[in-house]
Amino acid sequence: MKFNTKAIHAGQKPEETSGAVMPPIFQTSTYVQKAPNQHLGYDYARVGNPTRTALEKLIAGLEEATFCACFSSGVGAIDAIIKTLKPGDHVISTNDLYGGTYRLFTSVFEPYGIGFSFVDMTDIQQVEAAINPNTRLIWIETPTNPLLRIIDIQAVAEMSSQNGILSAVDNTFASPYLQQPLLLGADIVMHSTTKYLGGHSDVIGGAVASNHEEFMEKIRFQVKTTGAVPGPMDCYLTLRGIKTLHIRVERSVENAKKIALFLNEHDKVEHVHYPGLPNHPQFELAARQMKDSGAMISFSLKDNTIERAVQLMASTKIFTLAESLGGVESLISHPASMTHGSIPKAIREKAGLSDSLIRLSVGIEDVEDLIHDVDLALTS
Ligand code: P1T
Repeated sequence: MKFNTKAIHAGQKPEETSGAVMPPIFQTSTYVQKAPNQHLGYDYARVGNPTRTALEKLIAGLEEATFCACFSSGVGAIDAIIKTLKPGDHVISTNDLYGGTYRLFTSVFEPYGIGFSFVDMTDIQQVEAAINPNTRLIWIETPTNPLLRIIDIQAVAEMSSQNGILSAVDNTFASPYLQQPLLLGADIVMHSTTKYLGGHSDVIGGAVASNHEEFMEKIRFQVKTTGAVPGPMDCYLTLRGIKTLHIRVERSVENAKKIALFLNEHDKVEHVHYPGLPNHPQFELAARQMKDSGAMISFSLKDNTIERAVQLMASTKIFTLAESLGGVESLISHPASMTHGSIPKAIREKAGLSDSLIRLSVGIEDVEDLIHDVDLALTS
């Protein structure tokens, strides 16, 4: 099956008792047992739920994975991955990454004795130099949030496997439609399904997928034991969203490319971060590694003050000022005070994230309206 067919059919079959074509929302906390431990495959809904199973099979199909486990949020999924490690273990992570991931690593896991090194992974030598005998995991986020840097998944995955280290990719910004990390050699792929997979800004969720049976056993143990599981309604909404993933992402990218070009030529704009622009430092890598260049853009203004950036963000009419991304509607946000506010200013700035950076999540509205909206905000 090819991708678009999989998005609709992978792991899906009509429900057996009624023939319902869409997976029902199994709103139950428990399941009957004929005798202790004799049941139809489900015993308690923290451990498993058929609506969740349908979602897990679908995401596994899209990521070319044998196994997938879903969580109640993206950070819940990351939390479960890091909990497969133990005190004394070391993780190498990208230095430009979602602020909530940084906060989880440094404020929750560092105090428990897991070490983290944040490096610029666009330079593979920095990754290599950070490896130590306790390194167990390399955490890749690409494209990065919010600077849209591209990390060479294949090169990092090769280096990690040569050193007996697992590699994990947060594939939230690309979605599996644009990038399939496991096919590039990564061991683990993770999603905030809140974003492109759900696609409609109406549900929070996360997923981990992999072909490593032993690793996924540990993840299943986390699901059962720490219980950050999604409810059946949330699984259903995400399943429903995924069915149009390919057409939503395709249109969002088409719009984003036009907006990036428009911004790139605008006399009020200083710099545009977008992997589809030939002046992007990893333009060729993005073209090789991704099916297309994504629908996230960040940019800075010539009047590079936080006041002007904030004024612009408050004046768009179609781009809604809000956290999150990957929905059908276009959003605008201020990473320094919103999604990345938990990263200390000095560390943000060292990674290149300035207080005046503006981030766009481009949706599927008419692109002429979107460009007009941004143009008015830039010139007013
Ligand atoms: O919000 P949640 O579903 O828990 O997912 C966390 C997460 C993980 N990884 C990446 C790359 C993310 O961007 C996010 C969430 N990001 C936002 C809310 C945001 O606006 O950037």
